[in-house]
Amino acid sequence: MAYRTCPLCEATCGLELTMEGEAITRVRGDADHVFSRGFICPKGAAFGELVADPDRLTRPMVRDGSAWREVEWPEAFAAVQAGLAPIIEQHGRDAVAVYIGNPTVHTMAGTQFIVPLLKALMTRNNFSAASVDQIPKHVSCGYMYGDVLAFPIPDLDRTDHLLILGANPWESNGSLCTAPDFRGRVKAMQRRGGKFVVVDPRRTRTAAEADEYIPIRPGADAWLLFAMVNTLFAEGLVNLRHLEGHVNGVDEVRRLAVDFTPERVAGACGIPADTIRRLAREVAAAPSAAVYGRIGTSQVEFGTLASWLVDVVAILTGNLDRAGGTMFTLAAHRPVHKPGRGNDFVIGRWASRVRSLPEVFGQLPVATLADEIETPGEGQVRALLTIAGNPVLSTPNAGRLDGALASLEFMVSVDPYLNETTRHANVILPPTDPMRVGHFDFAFLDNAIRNYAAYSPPLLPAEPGRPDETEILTRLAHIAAGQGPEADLEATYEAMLMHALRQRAGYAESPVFGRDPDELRAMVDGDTINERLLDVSLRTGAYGDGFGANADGLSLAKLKANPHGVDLGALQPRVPDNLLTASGKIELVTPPLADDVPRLLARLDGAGNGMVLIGRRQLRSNNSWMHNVPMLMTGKERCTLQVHPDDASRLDLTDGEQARVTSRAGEVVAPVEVTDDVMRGVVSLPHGWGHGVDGTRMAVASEHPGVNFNTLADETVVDPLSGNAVLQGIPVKVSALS
Ligand SMILES: Nc1nc2c(c(=O)[nH]1)N[C@H]1C(S)=C(S)[C@@H](COP(=O)(O)OP(=O)(O)OC[C@H]3O[C@@H](n4cnc5c(=O)[nH]c(N)nc54)[C@H](O)[C@@H]3O)O[C@H]1N2
Ligand SMILES: Nc1nc2c(c(=O)[nH]1)N[C@H]1C(S)=C(S)[C@@H](COP(=O)(O)OP(=O)(O)OC[C@H]3O[C@@H](n4cnc5c(=O)[nH]c(N)nc54)[C@H](O)[C@@H]3O)O[C@H]1N2
Ligand code: SF4
Ligand SMILES: [Mo]
Repeated sequence: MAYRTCPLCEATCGLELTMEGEAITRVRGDADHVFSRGFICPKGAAFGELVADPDRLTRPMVRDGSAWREVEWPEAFAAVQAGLAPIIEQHGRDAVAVYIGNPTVHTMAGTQFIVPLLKALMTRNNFSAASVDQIPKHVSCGYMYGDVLAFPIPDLDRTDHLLILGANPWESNGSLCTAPDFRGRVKAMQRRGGKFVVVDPRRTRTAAEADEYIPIRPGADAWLLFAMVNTLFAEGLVNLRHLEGHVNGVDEVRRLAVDFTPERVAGACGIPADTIRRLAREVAAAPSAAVYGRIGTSQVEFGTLASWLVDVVAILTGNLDRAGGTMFTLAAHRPVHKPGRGNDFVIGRWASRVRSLPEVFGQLPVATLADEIETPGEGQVRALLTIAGNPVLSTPNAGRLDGALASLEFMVSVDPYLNETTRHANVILPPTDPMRVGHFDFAFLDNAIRNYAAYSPPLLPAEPGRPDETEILTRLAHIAAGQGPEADLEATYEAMLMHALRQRAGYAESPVFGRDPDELRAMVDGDTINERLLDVSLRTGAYGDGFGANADGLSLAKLKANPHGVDLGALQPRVPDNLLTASGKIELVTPPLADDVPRLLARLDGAGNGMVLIGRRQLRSNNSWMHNVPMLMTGKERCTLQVHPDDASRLDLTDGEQARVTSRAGEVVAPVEVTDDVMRGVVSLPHGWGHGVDGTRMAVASEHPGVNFNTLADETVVDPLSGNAVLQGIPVKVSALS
């Protein structure tokens, strides 16, 4: 039996693998796992099939016209050098753009080696899946807590009241809330007598099991939440409790909320004013309450305001940083005190060339990538590097981006599949499969509902001559830095390790402050650079052994000795120690947030009732890339357009027949599924489909193509505070295909 953390979603479940030689013959949940306790979902169960997928690329590929040729690794890296170097030389660094996709946060290579690669690339044209996902929450947390990674996490196991806006954890298994068996934990809360409320335009599987389900017009959450804030002030329900003295700006928020009375927003939200008041009263009255918003509050035009207001409600009711409320995880790889206190967060240190959209922590919105490729002039993007991304299916106005990628002078993709995006590459560099690399969830342990840590060492040996993703990214960094594809890897790895040790020894709160980095280096453990860097993080981290200072503390060796994970206890209050704002307090509102409020108010008057499109995550999909796994593709076709029965009869749409959906950006034709799960005036289509294009190599996915949701998403509309794309509530026309 072999054990490892499932790398496929944010829940970080422990898997128990039965192996025959190098083959995985059975996957079960690890019953002894300290966090997931045997929980597993269908994707985890399909892990063996995914690893063994015959369409997974094992050797690098170079494209000549429309023909692909497998090459040896040195030739592939030489081709990258030959393609990129002249473009950088002639047109400068901004001529090379990079797009970083979602799976990079699920690998050690991605979480440890993307930053050095970006430093080597030094391009302003840095794009990622964050700007079609959670960047509004980073921005609101940056303003409020001074730390873009300080996400408040619902304390699911202890809460008495859970209010979910725009998340569907029954299918997504939770996001920015690492909680294996999310559903089981919420069910346990309901059994304890707690209340569970879901606000969503669609009666999802999550909503169907809530104590109360409240349908909302897509895009309206900022209005709803502001009206809840208005109610808290109007009814004297504001009670900061333990946060008293740690919060600036309460009076300003009171002033900003004055206009957003429940009556004023009710029509736009589709929620009666009395219900809005009751929602606010219930959060205020509950012994503890966790308010949680995810994709539905993020991929919208007021994504940053909605993400901010989720936390405003929590703070005004004294439910932030309190057991049963929303709390700040302290992960094992994080130091107790972060260096950097006193840096107020800013965006817009530079702007995108064509649309002048502001930079947000070094990134530009992917909604403007096609503009940067298509628009001639100084700084035009001529080459693209994609790493673990499929922007042709996952970013707005996919049709336009698809054309733009085809026009590039040069493109490189680090990806195991020849798919809708990578078919445009000149060189594809496939990483090894997950069984041959170690796994530690730097990203998701930071958002877990308990403090906990687990490490999975590689279960299979590296294949000779085949670089892992860490090596691929490092060689790309060497090429970008002008050192060439054959530069010494070990020297770079060693320099990174020494840099990490010097950094950890260099600030006063660190457990190894003042120690000699060379002395520490001699004590570092690990078989790979990934393990060595992890060992440094763990040992100098919040629970670490401090390189001898605390003998019982965590280290790589300790995690290796505990394959079912190490529980580090329930979340603890952390305010004010974790705040990095210049004031040392929570900034309940900052000028950029306040300045966007008039726009929110003005939009109330124009809020219409026209047909709008929302997305739909599905348990057996993972964004765009697991439709090639046979186990996950059985049963009815899933890429359907859900339509309310009243809309269907008004528009002459019949269940099972095709409908044409058009938006400003494009058009798709999809089969209709009539269901009263969606609200009137709302249609729903899942994203990640649209596999029916030429030139890919995904046999199973090609048999279940579906249509590309993002053909319809409008790249010209973004949340101005974060640059996030608007992928929910897209105005569409729907008609029968006759
Ligand atoms: N099975 C599966 N799991 C996944 C993924 C997957 O593709 N498949 N993707 C992973 C990723 S990358 C992420 S980011 C997470 C996302 O995790 P979640 O956010 O939990 O996932 P979604 O299903 O997108 O949930 C968004 C919900 O918002 C609703 N919604 C749409 N518009 C609005 C609105 O304006 N207001 C409100 N209140 N609700 C709205 C939608 O109907 C939907 O139910 O899931 C992760 N897990
Ligand atoms: N309409 C609409 N669009 C959406 C969303 C939505 O809700 N609605 N959700 C958005 C969200 S939340 C996200 S996160 C994005 C995701 O957007 P992307 O990250 O662009 O897309 P994915 O479908 O996750 O594609 C992942 C890619 O990584 C590759 N891959 C898998 N494992 C590895 C690995 O270990 N290493 C490398 N190098 N590559 C690997 C896969 O083959 C695939 O090409 O989509 C966004 N797009
Ligand atoms: S819930 Fe996520 S982490 Fe758990 S088994 Fe499923 S895909 Fe893997
Ligand atoms: Mo995501």
